[in-house]
Amino acid sequence: MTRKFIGRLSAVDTDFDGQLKQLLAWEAVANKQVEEIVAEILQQVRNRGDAAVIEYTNRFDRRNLTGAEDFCLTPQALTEALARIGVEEREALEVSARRVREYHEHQKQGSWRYTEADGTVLGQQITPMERVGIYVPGGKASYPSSVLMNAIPAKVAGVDSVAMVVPAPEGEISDLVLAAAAIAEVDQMFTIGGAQAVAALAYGTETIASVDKIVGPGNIFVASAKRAVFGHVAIDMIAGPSEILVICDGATDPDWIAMDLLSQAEHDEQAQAILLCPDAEFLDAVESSLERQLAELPRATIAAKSLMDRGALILVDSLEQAIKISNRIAPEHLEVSVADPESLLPQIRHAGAIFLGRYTAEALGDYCAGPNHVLPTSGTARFSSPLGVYDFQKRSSIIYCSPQGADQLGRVAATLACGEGLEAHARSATFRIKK
Ligand code: HSO
Ligand code: ZN
Repeated sequence: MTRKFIGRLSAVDTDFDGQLKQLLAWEAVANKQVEEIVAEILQQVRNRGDAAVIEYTNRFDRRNLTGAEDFCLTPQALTEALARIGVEEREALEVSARRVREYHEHQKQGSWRYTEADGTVLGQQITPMERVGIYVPGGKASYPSSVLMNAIPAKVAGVDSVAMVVPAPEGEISDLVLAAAAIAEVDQMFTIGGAQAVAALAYGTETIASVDKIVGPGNIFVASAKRAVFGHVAIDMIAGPSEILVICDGATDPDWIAMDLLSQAEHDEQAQAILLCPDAEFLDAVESSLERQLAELPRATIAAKSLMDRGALILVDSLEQAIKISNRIAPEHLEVSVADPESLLPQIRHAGAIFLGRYTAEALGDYCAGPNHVLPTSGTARFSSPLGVYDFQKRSSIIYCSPQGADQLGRVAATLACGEGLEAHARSATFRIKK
């Protein structure tokens, strides 16, 4: 693969498969040392509750907490932050929240049941989780949009209580994050982070009630803690770096496509931006546009490293071939910037979110289109879906047997139970058979 500041590949090269594999290779560093540190933190918080949370928070976030009240934020603090932010920002957060809420309302699963001829009723009852915890990273990756994307689906599902944790290094915390929490109607907010916050949510402390599920991205300590508490509580996913894959027919403004690629590259040095196009001249135009526009970005260093290490402009022989390659990659975000995107849609099998047409910038999905921006990364779109209302709903099976139903099913159950050598099962079923 040739590389100046972004990889250039051709899908007709004989060794394209190998090059693609190399391009996609990404291992979340499973770090033994981190796992050991995290295990100790989890144990300490589990045994000593708030005291351990306070000690770790003072040490890692350079705080001077003296009691649990120092890491609890009142609802008033949230509404004050809402009043402090700019009118335009507040309106944008509100528009985004409204659209995200509306979209997610469509995802609500309903209970269902059916009745058989003998009066037996079978069904499925949907109930929301009771308590959910949302982890919001601190510092530069502290995204108010992610507060909305994580909290609103839980609220739409009907979760009784949504608790949010966000680290506040040296006591600093973003007003926009607090304002987003207010708009999303987060119920409790704690200014703690790291593995100690995950432990507090999972096991509970004197101040923080334990939750049923923990969602939200975090650094390697947070990811490792989420992995470790999984089973005790549910978790959403272990998110990898952001990815964008653009399929373009070569007729969109190359500056637009270049900026779409840069929009994900600027997230993270490990982020991945890939363009597939059947027009070599268009790839050249995007390449020069990338070079030119990159230089003007505040996060140019991060984006440049992402493009250099993990980016690629790939020449394909047709849009159909582009779709095949895209399905192999199973990208988090897929932009289909072509004249008739709907005609390609049925062939798209694996992608977290699909953006159709020349005007649908992926960034719109990140902030305000309505669908969730928490999406499967690193090829996991093969088997998983965007974060949604269904992630906060559970299903219980419902069974009601009429006397006739108990008679019929009792005979079947008794036969199978005898076959399994489980006599009490057989008798329990037989008791209900009409004599
Ligand atoms: N593209 C990111 C989400 C995000 N973008 C937040 C901007 N802010 C991961 O899908
Ligand atoms: Zn983004």
